[in-house]
Amino acid sequence: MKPDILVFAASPSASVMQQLDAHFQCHHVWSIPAAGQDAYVDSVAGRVRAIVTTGPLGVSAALAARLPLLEIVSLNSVGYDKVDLDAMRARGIAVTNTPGVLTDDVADLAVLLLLSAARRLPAMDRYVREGDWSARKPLAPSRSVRGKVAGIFGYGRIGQAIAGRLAALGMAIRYFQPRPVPGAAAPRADSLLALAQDSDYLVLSAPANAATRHAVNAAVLEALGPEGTLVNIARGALVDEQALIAALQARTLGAAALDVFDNEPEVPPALRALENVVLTPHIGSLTVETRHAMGQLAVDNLLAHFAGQPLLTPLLARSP
Ligand code: 8YV
Repeated sequence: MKPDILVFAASPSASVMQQLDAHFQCHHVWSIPAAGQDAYVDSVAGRVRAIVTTGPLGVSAALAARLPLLEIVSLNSVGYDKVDLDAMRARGIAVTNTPGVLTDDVADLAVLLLLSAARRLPAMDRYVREGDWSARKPLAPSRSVRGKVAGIFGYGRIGQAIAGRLAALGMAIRYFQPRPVPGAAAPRADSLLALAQDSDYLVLSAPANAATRHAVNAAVLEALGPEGTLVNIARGALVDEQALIAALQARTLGAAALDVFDNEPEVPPALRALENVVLTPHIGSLTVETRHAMGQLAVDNLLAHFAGQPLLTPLLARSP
C-alpha cells in the first residue's frame, strides 16, 4: 500500500507531481481553498506518514500533533524557518530540505536586484513605456557598481555564490556572520552594524531565526546611509520593515531591492508606493530547472526514507 502524504506545496514540475502521485497516496492540501484545508487535513490525519511543504509555509508543533503517524517532513526549500524543529526532534520525525540545487539561481537574482537598483532599471523601463524618452524629458545618470563595496550578511553557500558574482563585477566584498568562514578571501566585519557602515550595498543571505529577526533595524539602515542600498533575497523577517519604509521615505537610505517580505504575499502599500525600490515576488528559486531539481530532491528524500535508505539531505534524522 502506498504511504499517505500531505502535499502543502505543489511543484511547477509536472514530473515531480507525477512521481508523487505514482509513489504515494497524495492528499493535495494546496488544491483546497484555504478555508477548507483544516477540515481536509483532519479527514485524513490518522493515516498521514509524511508531509511535503516549504520552509516559508512551515510545520507547527500543533500540526504535527494532529498527525500521530508522521515520520518525515520533506521540505521543497532550503529555508526551514517556520518548521518547529524542536517539536519534530521530540517526536523523532525526520526533516529534509533542498540545499545546493537552488544556490546559483538565488545568487543570480541577488545580482539582478542589485544591478536593477544601481541602474534604476524599473524607472528606466517606465521612462520608455510612458513616452518620457520620446518627449525628451531629462534623464539623470545612475551609479556604477564597479569599485563599490558589497557587504554580505550570511556567508553560507548562497552568500558566497553572490560574492563570487559581485567580485566579477569589480565590487569589493566584505561579509558578516557570527561564525568566521575558514579560508574566506573576503574580510569579515565585526558586526552587522560595522558591515553596514563599510558597505555601499548590504546583501542579506542569512537564515531567519530568533537571532536574525529584525537584525536589519533602524541603526543598521542609518549606517548604510543615503547612498546605500539594501538587497534582500533571504527572508523578510531579517528586516524591520517599518524602519525600512521610514528610512526610504526620509531618504536616509538610498534604495532597496527586495525579493522577500515580512508577511508574504502582502507587501505594505507604503513600500509599493516608493520610487527608490525594486520589488519581486519571492522568485529566487523560481526557474523551471531549479524548481524541478528542488522538487526531485524532495521526492528522492521521501523515497529514500520509505525504502529504509539514508536520507539525501537531512536536517534532522529519524529517531525511534
Ligand atoms: C521558495 C525559498 O520560496 O528555498 C527557500 O528557502 O525561500 C524558496 O526557494 C520556496 O520555498 C519554494 O517552494
